[in-house]
Amino acid sequence: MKFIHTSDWHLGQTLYSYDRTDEHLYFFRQLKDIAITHRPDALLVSGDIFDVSSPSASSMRMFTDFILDLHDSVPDMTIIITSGNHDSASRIDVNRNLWKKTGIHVIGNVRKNDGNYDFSDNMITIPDKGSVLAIPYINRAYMHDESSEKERAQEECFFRNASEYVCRVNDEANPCILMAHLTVENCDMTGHRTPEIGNINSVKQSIFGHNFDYVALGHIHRAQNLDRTGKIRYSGSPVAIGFDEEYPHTVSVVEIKKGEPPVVEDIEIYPLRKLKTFPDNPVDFRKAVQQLAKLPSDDNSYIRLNVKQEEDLPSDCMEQASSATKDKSCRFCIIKFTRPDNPKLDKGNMSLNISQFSELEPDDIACRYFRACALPDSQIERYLSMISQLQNEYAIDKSI
Ligand SMILES: [Mn+2]
Repeated sequence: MKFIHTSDWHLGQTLYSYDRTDEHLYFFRQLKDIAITHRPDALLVSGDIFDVSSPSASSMRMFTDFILDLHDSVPDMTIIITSGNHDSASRIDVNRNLWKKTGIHVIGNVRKNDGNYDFSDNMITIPDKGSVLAIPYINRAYMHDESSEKERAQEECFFRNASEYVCRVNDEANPCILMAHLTVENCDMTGHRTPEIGNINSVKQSIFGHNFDYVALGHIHRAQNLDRTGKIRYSGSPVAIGFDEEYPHTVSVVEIKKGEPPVVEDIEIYPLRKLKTFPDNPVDFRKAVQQLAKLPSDDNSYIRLNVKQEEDLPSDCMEQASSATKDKSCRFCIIKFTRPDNPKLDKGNMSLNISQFSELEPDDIACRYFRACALPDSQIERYLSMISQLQNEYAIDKSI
């Protein structure tokens, strides 16, 4: 069985309020070409179709139009799409039966009958090729199983049930694939900010059991194998979602035979616009703005200005950077600001026991911190006056 594994499209995403529709359409064109060239038996999209749970009408139309066009172009390819934590499971599931009429599977949940999971509606068989158990992202509250006491055991129990189901129904001759949207322990989360990941608990790799020939994962944006044979994999996102995703974005073309390790080809997706941290190495703000002004006017990248300096940024720094990119094609987003490493940083000065700490006033604590950071006295004074101003405002507010 040959299939394309992809996930985390995040359609409808705006990056620092810039609309990304043209970039997603550019990805769609490439995905269609890949499907036409490779003629796979299936396309698997493992969650996070949209960036938000209530996508705009135009994002939804873009998705529907593309999927139908893809289906017309490669009619023998079974399309299977599941929802992720960014999607609304119930909204994605609304048109499940309508999609099914066209032979496309768009799946938002796993049904329950008398408290037991009913996987039959999530199992898609491609005759003479193999089968796919399409599991969307599932909220833990829904997974709740009274028989398992430990919190963590919910997922274990759920996937054990899934694995047992597959064992019962899958014919022995053909491979079986599991689709899921979750965090697996020890995966490489480069590019993600922890709070984004926080709402999904990580699971052990072993919960998938041995009954699947390939586990097509979504949720983590960096493409990676989790096991030695490449059987358990994240395809990664095809379009970078943020500036820290500084790695190639791909879709995977996978070929599997029962009982053999998969053969995977990661095909790079070319971005319509790059996400650039500029310049490569951080420089003084003034210098960075000067360099930005020299950026070729046809460079259409998103820009995160890379600044390192001791003093604070000027209060109109965003305006200065924006105006340096006026009349250019690039899209200025944000400033990445770092202070140089301070060799004078005195951590010893910061250590206090609890009773010493509780005796200090907030501005004493702040003062000690600023001194430990070896900030110049004039700067410390300015910060302390800002803090006291805040305290005053807060005191007035409280009296009301
Ligand atoms: Mn995602």
